[in-house]
Amino acid sequence: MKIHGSPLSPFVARVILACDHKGLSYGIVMPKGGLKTPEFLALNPFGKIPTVQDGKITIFESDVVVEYLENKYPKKRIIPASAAAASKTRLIARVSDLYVQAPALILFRQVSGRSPKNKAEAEKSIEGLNKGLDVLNHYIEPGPCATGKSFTISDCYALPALFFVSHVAPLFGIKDPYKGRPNVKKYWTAIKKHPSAKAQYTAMQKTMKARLKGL
Ligand SMILES: N[C@@H](CCC(=O)N[C@@H](CS)C(=O)NCC(=O)O)C(=O)O
Repeated sequence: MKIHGSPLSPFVARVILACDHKGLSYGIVMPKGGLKTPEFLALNPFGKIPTVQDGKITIFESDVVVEYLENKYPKKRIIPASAAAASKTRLIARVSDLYVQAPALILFRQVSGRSPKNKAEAEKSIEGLNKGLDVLNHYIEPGPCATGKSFTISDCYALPALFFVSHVAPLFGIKDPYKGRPNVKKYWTAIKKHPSAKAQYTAMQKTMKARLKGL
């Protein structure tokens, strides 16, 4: 399997985490010449990562890729069989995606120079992030995984989201974004060391360090 992308992308990270948990072999490549070359646009017309080639199949959009992996490689499932448990794993994933990662990425884009500094936008994002973290704290388990013992799709989404929160919040004066959110705090401490997550966490950490150093 070929994953077009960078390990620092939180969208790519979801796919890598699912692959690592399932024990799949893959290679990660950054598209030569950038994301908007005719060759890469032929694979993904939006020119975004992750884009995955698995044999003859090419797919993109992290949600779709993760769902594909679960169906194609059902060993070590990341979505539980029961409707209730499956909806809980998806809920934690969705909260992480839309209400935690999204505002954290707006802040990251401002500090990394990808978008101009904008105080009003930053304040609105911090307000949204606080709400997202409160809701996440309500639903997430304190570890080792987001729904308790088993690694699920929730972890594929929550880990990258919290990774960005942890790095970006202090740059906006929030020393400990998990203060008063004990479940998130304990979860974050535990998931980084989980056998299915450790390698990807380390790769993100290494790439982020290099990225922030270059600013
Ligand atoms: N909805 C997409 C979002 C993917 C995405 O935005 N990836 C970023 C990297 S973090 C990207 O490729 N950006 C380049 C661009 O939008 O031109 C997914 O879930 O896969």
